[in-house]
This record gives sequence, structure tokens and C-alpha cells, in this order.
Amino acid sequence: MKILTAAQVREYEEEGATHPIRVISAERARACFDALEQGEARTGAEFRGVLRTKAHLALKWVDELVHEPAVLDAVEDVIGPDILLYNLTVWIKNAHDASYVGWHQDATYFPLDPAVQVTAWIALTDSVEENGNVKYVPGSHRRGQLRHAEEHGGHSLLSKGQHIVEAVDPGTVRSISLQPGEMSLHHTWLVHYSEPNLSARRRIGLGVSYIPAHVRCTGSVRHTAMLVRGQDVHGHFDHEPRPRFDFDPEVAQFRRDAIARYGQARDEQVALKSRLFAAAD
Ligand SMILES: O=C(O)CCC(=O)C(=O)O
Repeated sequence: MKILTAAQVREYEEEGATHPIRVISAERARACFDALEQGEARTGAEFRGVLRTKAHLALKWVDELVHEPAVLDAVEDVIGPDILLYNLTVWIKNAHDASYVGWHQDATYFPLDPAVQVTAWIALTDSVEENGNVKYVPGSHRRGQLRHAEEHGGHSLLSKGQHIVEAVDPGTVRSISLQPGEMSLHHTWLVHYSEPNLSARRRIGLGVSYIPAHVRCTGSVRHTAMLVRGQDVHGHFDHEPRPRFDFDPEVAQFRRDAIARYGQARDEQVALKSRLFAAAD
């Protein structure tokens, strides 16, 4: 084990999540938060788009965070030493923000085979009950893919407002409380969600999706991913280059193309799953 205890690895395997894991100092988390706010101040609403998908290809501080040895050590402890970064979303809830994330499983969006993927959620601010932290149903990852439905026009932060159809028993729900610089890990099939931010402060975390290099992309579109540790002898993905500095022009075109391919594959996957759910009726 590189950084997790045997008990944490067992918790991840049996319950589908483990937390909290200290990966950077509170001061470094604050510096990342400040860099994010400076970017917002400079480029306004446009910056939200940058943060929404694959910000590690645009911003140096994000690139450095996803390569942080403590982050990768924890990820290695659950998926092994050859690691690709598959996708990244910065999850932002502003103060008094009605945005929420419905009950879902990350695998619903990912055309990956086998479905081995871990989401590392790295907190830049605190993330607790009051400001809309992530909550989950322990052990739900063992149930495989559950039926989701779409919902449009609400405040969901998910692209298609997807949510699990069956009701979740509130008595089974566990909360992930994190301080700035701490991280949680959750399994691709873990049933999880988050409520609106009722507090007067922002809640911000990076959801970084890592996969082992042997995983294949099953969609019709060839995907991109960044090799962040170890080797990739499988060649299932086009490798993403690291930016040398913010908005590196040599990476910008690659990022646009990577996001387009990711979006196409995600939509294809959601449509496929919808057909499978309908066929099961
Ligand atoms: O940050 C949130 O509220 C939701 C995060 C999430 O769904 C994820 O990281 O998979």
C-alpha cells in the first residue's frame, strides 16, 4: 500500500468509497482556490466552461494537482500502478446556490470496459452538510448499473439532469465531510448525490476520473486520456499532452478536440443505456 491503510482499501472495496484522505495542505488548497477565483475575475462566465471539462489541459495548477504524488498514491492503491486520467470536472456550488446533483452512478456516462474507474474528489474548500457535500449509499457499487432517467430544466449540475429512478432509503445514506486539501475516492458504480448549498460560502472540489491503462473505451469514438503514472502498453486511448503554462496554445486545439470526442462518447453512452433501460421494461 502506498498511502491508504489496509482498512481504507477494504472500505473502498466493500462500501465503494473511502474518505477523508489528506493529499495537499490547506494552504495549497487555498492557493488553488485563489487561482480559480482570479481566473473567474479575468475571464468571467467563459471560465466556467474551462472548469466544466478537462481543465487539466488548460490550467497549470490543475495539471499539477492531478499529478500530485499523494493523489496518485491513493489512486494506485485502489486501481494499480498504470494510471490514465480519463476526465475532470470542477464542481462549483456558489453561496446560496440551488444547484444539486441527483442520485447517480458515474459509470452511466462512461463507455468503459471493464467498468473500473475511480473518482478522486479533491476539496479546495470545505465540503460539509451545510454547503452541499457529496453523499452516498455504502455498498451500492455492488449492484451494478441502475436505471437512470433524464430531467431537463432544473438546477441539476449533471449535463442531462440524470438521476436514478428508484427511491433511496434516507436511513442508508452516508455523508462525505472534507476539509480543504482532503480527498475522497468513490467507485464508478457508487450511488451518490449532493444537495444545494445553503451556506454563505462557496463549495468547490475537483472530480478527477482515473482508470487503469488496461480499460478499453467501448464507444464508436476513440477517446483521449492523460497518462499520469506508470506505463500504457495497451494503446486504447490517444494520450493528452501536458500544458506548459495556462492556456498553452500547443494544447488548446487538442483540448477542444478531446472535449468534443468526450461529449460525443458520453451522449452515445447515455443513449445506449436509455435504450437498455427501456428494453428491460
Ligand atoms: O460535487 C458534487 O456535488 C457531485 C460530484 C459527483 O457527482 C462526482 O464527482 O461524481
